[in-house]
Amino acid sequence: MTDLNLQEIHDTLVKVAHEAGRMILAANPTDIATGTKLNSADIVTETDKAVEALVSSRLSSAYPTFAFVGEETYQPGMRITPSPTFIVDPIDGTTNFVHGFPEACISLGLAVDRRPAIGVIYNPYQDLLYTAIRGRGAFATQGAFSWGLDGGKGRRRQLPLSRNPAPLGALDTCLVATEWGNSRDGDNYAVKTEVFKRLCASKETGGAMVHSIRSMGSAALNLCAVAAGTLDLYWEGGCWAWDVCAGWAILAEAGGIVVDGNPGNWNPEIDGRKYLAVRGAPSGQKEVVQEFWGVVGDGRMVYES
Ligand code: LIP
Repeated sequence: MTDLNLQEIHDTLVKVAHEAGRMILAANPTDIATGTKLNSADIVTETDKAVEALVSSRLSSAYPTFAFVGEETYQPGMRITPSPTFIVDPIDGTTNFVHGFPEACISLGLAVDRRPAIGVIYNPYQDLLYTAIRGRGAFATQGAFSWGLDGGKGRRRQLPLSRNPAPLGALDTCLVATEWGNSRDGDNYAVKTEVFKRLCASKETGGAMVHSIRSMGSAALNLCAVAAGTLDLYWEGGCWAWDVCAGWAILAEAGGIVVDGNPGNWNPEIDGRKYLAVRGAPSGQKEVVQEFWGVVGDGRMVYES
């Protein structure tokens, strides 16, 4: 890690994100070929594939010795090793992209020793760039490329957005993100829908009575919102390392944490596929994590990585 020039890699990722963002904006979802993978809710478009090809080619020529794991070229059995690995989702929020719902992004992460080290996430619809380098803070730049190349002129703010983040209270004070995912049956779906119900239900009926639940449709953007402090928590099972690597790097630099989506494990693996992300707070996150795990209870989610 010490011999890697993380700043230079970050700068390269920002340039690639900008180029990819222009490609996403240029695509008209109603005209492009759209297909499905596991089922009708697991959507892939020719733009996802074309963006990944562009990113892969740019990164492999700049860093030929680094490994690359991308959503569209992933093959079952591929493993993330301790070597420097770019972990890429060309369009996170593909369903939003297809519907023209402006919450989609390119998510570019670098993992070293299987831990997120750099995150660059760019929502081209809002020209909003999130970045972090391990140990150097997390930032959101609004108008990143509109007014000048490479983020030079946008409004850059450190994350979390509040200089004095409020302490994290109990779940009944929290705004929580979850996602439905694309598997809509089986044991994992039963666990998720039960947890959704318990999170929202009133205290009188044994629920946690959270303020409300949001589903942005993009794991990466959910993590950025937790890093910004505009969401308190994000819980999901079933997403992949490319959905979370970059966002995890950004959240960690904003003082937040990612623990296992199932109760008990405070140090989940990057490819563990079940995550609970919690914003930074002066009081720490321990109590709210324990409370959330209590809501999950015995209903464990099980995913193959
Ligand atoms: C999506 C995730 C989302 C999850 C979906 C899907 P995609 O990624 O970001 O949070 O619920 O199942 O994995 O497919 O838009 O890249």
